[in-house]
Amino acid sequence: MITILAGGTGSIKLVRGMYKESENITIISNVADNFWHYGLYICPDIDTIIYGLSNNLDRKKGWGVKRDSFNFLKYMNTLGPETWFNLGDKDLTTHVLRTQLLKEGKSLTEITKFFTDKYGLSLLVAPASDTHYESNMVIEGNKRIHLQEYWIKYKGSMPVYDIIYNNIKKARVTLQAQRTLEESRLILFAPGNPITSIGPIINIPGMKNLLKKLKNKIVMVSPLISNRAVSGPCEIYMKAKNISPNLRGLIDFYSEIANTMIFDKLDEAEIEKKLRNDYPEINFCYSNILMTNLRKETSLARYIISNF
Ligand code: GDP
Ligand code: FO1
Repeated sequence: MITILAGGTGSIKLVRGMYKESENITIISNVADNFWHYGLYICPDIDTIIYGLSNNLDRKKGWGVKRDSFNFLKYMNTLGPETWFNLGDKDLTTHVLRTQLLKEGKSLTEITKFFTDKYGLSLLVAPASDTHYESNMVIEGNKRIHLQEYWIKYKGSMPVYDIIYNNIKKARVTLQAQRTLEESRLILFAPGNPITSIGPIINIPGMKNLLKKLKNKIVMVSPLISNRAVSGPCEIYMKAKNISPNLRGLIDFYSEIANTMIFDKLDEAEIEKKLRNDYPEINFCYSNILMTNLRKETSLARYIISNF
């Protein structure tokens, strides 16, 4: 079995390739970008994985349902509430149903299984935790705001002084996720935001120690190419956590827990010349890691499956 730690828009590309190429994969999904909105519980990364694997994702945006309409939001707007989070009409069914199931006492793990079954998926998508915790940005005046609010409502326009995982102390890795990690032959960190997608998973109490023990089978795929994020706010968030927003910072961040790191072929010269000697214990590998179409996603997945 192969287990993949995943976030949303970047991770889904590799997850989709791996799902095509391998019979037996499990996803451990980030949950720290989950939030309550209009009384509904929204789980963007879980939904991106489910929509992505069932061919329902709006691939251009990287989130939401393809060819969705936004009538609900338009009417909501006429009544006054803020409408900065673009909830599509089809997407809304997921949030309404999920919230109803939560209120009936089901766990997020059970609810996610309900949705993967409904969407006809033959893999386990395990939320990293059933306890709600969330990535919060610390902005001016020591004020904390949710990641979605920072990035979508305020368009990442204000300085961020820190990023914290609010309530993470109460979170526990689910038994299901722990077993999966132990039993897998390979643990893959999809190219996700290290601070807001993979970071919240590996910082759940007890998780780092578990991953350190499993280090030999952990492979990280870089979200940075040529020292830049392929998309999104990765560099801003790395800086906010005092991590150099470049290849060295990324390697440092994962060096305790990942034995193998896959970078783009474009970065081979720089890593071999300037970085390899500082990290003798890490197995650096190079491939084409920019996934701009389905062919590139499967080709990277094939490279991983045949080499690790
Ligand atoms: P988010 O939850 O929407 O932030 O999505 P993720 O955390 O899953 O992914 C965002 C990260 O994936 C960003 O840091 C991007 O730089 C990276 N990314 C996006 N597309 C690609 C790609 O095609 N290849 C690689 N290697 N990284 C990518
Ligand atoms: N991202 C945006 O940039 N703008 C949106 O309006 C937006 C709506 C949205 C709705 C449902 C969903 O599942 C995801 C959505 N996202 C949107 C993406 C999401 O906010 C982020 O990519 C992740 O949460 C970061 O991990």
